[in-house]
Amino acid sequence: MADDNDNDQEQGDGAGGPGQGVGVVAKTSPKTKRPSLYKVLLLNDDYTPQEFVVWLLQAVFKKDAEEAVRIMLHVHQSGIGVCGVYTYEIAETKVAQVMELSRRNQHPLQCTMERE
Ligand code: TYC
Repeated sequence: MADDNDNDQEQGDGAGGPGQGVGVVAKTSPKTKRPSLYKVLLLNDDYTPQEFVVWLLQAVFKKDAEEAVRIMLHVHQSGIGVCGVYTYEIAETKVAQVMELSRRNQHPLQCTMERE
């Protein structure tokens, strides 16, 4: 099947046109839809300690220490970076957790989400 809908239906006599093995592929309406995905993005700033960002990436995004350092350094060097990709509500919750943890620790760290 060439598309991702899992809804193609082969029609015809099973042998296609006169014995050619060719069928007509008709689309039915999809029964399931995959949810849209959202990137959670971390923004660089000059004040949030690197160790706090690494800790946060492990605590909120379940990254191991090595991956957390890699993401933090990428954001530090390029200004923005992806922490993970999630469905809408999960992405929204992660952004809220980052903003709340940053606020509680008096860091200016910013986090946002963007549809993939
Ligand atoms: N630039 C910060 C520093 O040098 C570290 C940092 C990294 C801050 C990533 C935010 O999303 C960030 N202390």
